[in-house]
Amino acid sequence: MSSENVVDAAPHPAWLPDGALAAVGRRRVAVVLPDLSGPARGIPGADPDGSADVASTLRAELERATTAHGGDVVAPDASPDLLLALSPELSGGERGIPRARPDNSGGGFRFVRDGGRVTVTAATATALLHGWFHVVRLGEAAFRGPDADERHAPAFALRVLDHWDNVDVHPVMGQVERGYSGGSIFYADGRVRDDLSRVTAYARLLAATGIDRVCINNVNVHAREARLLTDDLPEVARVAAALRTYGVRTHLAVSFAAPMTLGGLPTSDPLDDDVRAWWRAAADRVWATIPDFGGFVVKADSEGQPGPFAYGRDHADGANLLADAVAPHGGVVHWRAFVYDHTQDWRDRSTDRARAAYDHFAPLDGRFADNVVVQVKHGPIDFQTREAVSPVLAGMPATRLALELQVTQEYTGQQRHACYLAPWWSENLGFRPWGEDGAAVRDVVAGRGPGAAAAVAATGGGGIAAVSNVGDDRFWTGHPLAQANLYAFGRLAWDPTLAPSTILDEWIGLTFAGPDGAVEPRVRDVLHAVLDDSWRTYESYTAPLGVGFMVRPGHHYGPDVDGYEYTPWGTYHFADRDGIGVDRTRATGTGFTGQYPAPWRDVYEDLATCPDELLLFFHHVPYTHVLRSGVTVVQHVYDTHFDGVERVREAVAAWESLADLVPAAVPADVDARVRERLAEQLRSAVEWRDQLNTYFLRKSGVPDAHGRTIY
Ligand code: GCV
Repeated sequence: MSSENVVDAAPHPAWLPDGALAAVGRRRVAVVLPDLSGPARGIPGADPDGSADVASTLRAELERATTAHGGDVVAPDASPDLLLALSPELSGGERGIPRARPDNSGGGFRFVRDGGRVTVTAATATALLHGWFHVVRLGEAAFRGPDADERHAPAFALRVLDHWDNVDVHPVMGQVERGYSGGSIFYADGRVRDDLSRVTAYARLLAATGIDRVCINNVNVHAREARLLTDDLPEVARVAAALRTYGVRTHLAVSFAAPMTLGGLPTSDPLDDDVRAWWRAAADRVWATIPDFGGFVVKADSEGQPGPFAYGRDHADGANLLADAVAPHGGVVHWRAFVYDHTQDWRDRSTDRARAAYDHFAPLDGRFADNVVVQVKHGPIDFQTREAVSPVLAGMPATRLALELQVTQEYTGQQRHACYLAPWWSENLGFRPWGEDGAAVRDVVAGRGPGAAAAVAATGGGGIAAVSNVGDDRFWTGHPLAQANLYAFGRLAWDPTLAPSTILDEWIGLTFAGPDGAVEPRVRDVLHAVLDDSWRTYESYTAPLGVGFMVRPGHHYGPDVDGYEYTPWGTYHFADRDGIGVDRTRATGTGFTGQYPAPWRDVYEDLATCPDELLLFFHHVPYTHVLRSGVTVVQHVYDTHFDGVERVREAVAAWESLADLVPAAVPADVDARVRERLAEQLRSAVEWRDQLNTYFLRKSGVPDAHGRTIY
């Protein structure tokens, strides 16, 4: 074993330090679990596989908590303060617990508080584990307050984290594509790690938020990674075993060209019989090795990845090929909709990258198999700090759609800037494409959009997916405060109506819990001050009024206003001496506004009604155009950039005010890393401010109304 293959034995505990278990750990707790080994393993309603593992995990969790805090694991009939009971017979809706869907291993739990005693029941071991972590999260509050009888179920049947991890270190993208947290927790030295304890620790963190699926390799499937599907299956099975301990199922990203590159066939044509047979056999082998395997994730005909276009076929043909192969096993295919022309001519203003996904996919609505989920990035461009919500989400009622978010902060500060993304995700989930009285995006991806086909409604839609921000860094996420984003994604995947500030408060309460479970109030206040509004702060010094991609090409960190302006990527702002912005109107532009239903197609079309924050996403206007806020476009750029830097300075000062609480209430290593990151954030924010302000002053010739320094 090489040194790289040895992982840090003691990663930061993130939101599960021992202190977070104080309230449950000092009580008398009990668990009722049927013996899931041997013949009982197949009990109806329990997880088809992995129940026994999760059941042992639950027992171990109880032991761990009570050992740390002086409580006791007692017999179920010894009047415990907390009783956890697996009741497979509760799988029917008759007891109020939503029936677990075929592709949903964690179907929810019932929480009853009666005279200060708590009972949690669930139909599956994984759901019971989620119930346990619910009680952990509530802490003392779980046992106090009036009697209660509550049902808790995830809003989305499918809650997935995608890893863009490579097995081999990619010469340009590194071990983890767009990863800002060190190496991969799964791979080192060109293979699956020997020690997967870090993977199990990760699964524990995910289970505590309710996430139960992980895709373990990059959607850009290179030659080495393609072999995870075949030669490396025993190794993938080891990863699956490590994740299964906490009820997390494994998915793989696969290459559409695999029948040729791995199978030696002359074609990957989705309608070819040999190709179909190859995929079926491949899927059979996967499930024979990993019975609770989740499914495949595919990026096809996108940024150079192979796909069905080479054979004159479309995305539905391609997705259904794989859907057919995984269907006998109850598997699901996540087929990504991130498809656009990445060899665009910047001189050609009629081609609009924002239009591409809808143009490709909306006409295929109704043709995807029931076990295909079309996975749609939240915006039509690419995870920008601000962009409109993708109209694909409102344009495919007969297709299971998943919302894809990016927890890894590719365009939002790369885990060097503190940028709490829950408010942004929340806006996307809560966006109502059909107007105030219509359904929201969160309803669409739960299978409850207007006109949802019966199969879409019955399966609960496509749910939610996000690109993970985790690596083998001691703090998991590079910036310790970026842990809040991973936590928030899991919580929003469970309940997309939760308020971002409430989620942050939960995260603070768990992560900064002292040994007795309490958090120093000043720490709580400062973390809110630093994070609550940090996404808007980041937006203010980087991405004015919906302009994106003013980043350095390639690595995407730091400002470069024209970095992408004359490239083939379709990410332009069209600034000239008179004005800036992309005309996406039907009247005079690319017609993108027409992809939205009413009222948004008209709200965005009209300069007078288009929201300020998206003005330059939809319109090309003079610098002197007066915003709804009352200031001109160029003055807005100056104001927000000066203001953004000041807000970062305030964040730095707020964090420094905690110095006297280190290490009592803030661990010294956390403090050191946060300080280092905040210093870089301030340096970078100043760079953004000065470059953008100077660029706009030089282009427009309009001075700052307040006479501040611009270079
Ligand atoms: C995995 C963006 C990123 C790519 C990523 C791609 C995708 O373009 O820069 O690194 O590739 O999105 O989502 O497929």
